[in-house]
Amino acid sequence: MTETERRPTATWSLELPGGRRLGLAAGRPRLLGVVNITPDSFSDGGRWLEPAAAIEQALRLVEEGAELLDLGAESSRPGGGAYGGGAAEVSAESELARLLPVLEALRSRVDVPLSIDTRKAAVAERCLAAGADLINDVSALGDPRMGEVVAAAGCPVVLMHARGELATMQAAISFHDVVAEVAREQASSRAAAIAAGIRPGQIVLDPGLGFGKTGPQNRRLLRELPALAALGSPLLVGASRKSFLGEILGTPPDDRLPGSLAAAAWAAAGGAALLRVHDVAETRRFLAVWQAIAGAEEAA
Ligand code: HH2
Repeated sequence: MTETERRPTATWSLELPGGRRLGLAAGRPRLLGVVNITPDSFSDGGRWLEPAAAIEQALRLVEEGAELLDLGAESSRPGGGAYGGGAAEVSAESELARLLPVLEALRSRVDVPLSIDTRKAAVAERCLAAGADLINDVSALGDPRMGEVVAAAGCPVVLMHARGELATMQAAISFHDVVAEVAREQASSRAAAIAAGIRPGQIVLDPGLGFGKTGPQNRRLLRELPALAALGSPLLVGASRKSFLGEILGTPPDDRLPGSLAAAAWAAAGGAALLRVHDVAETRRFLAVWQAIAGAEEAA
């Protein structure tokens, strides 16, 4: 089998509000730049809490090559284990007070799709009304009204895998076969979303690296990503700067770039269609070379 035959080739065209489309291809990931408008995110908490700083950071990421932005106002850092005490709970009002000024300013200044990283239906609903394009839900429709809100907007949604509550999930990690179980649970999240009225073609899946998983489990999920790609939906992978990289490197979150890039290469090879990253410029340049090598025989 040649490298070209071995590389994943599925493509999708997601429908964004307002009739725009987002084309995705397995193994040619688009970069989703992370903008955390939070005081306590694990790698950049507090840096972009002021709206002006968050807007400036978002514009910088677009300049660097982000093809989408992911705006989050509640840290989803799991509690227990490697993550320490976990993130603080944030009310819907506080989340909206952080998100809306940034979302509204960006809506009129950039063209890239704007994703909202939230677990709350009320936050998703208000942000979609203010011009957000898609919802990134780390609880995979944990809020009983989220499916209805997303279905009514007709927008794409990311369903991330996680087990249990954020505050305790790292403390009780138990899988017999992490890849088979994550695949099964992602398939059932997908089925629940479809039952809630979300169109199958609007669903993005995500193995939820770092959420209730050990280092070896995170690494196995990355290595065996094609098992999740087989579910048929585009895959988003968020490995950037995470603890399972720090465990190997022995460095703090803002000094894990080589690990984030190694993970990006595995994600791309495994068929990821979207990568959620903090270091956009570096990842974009890294993938440009990686992809040029991966596709080299096509030009021969
Ligand atoms: N990881 C984080 C947050 N949101 N969303 C998806 N779909 N996939 C992920 O892997 C994912 C995510 C955690 O990273 P970060 O936003 O940098 O930190 P925090 O949650 O502490 O704000």
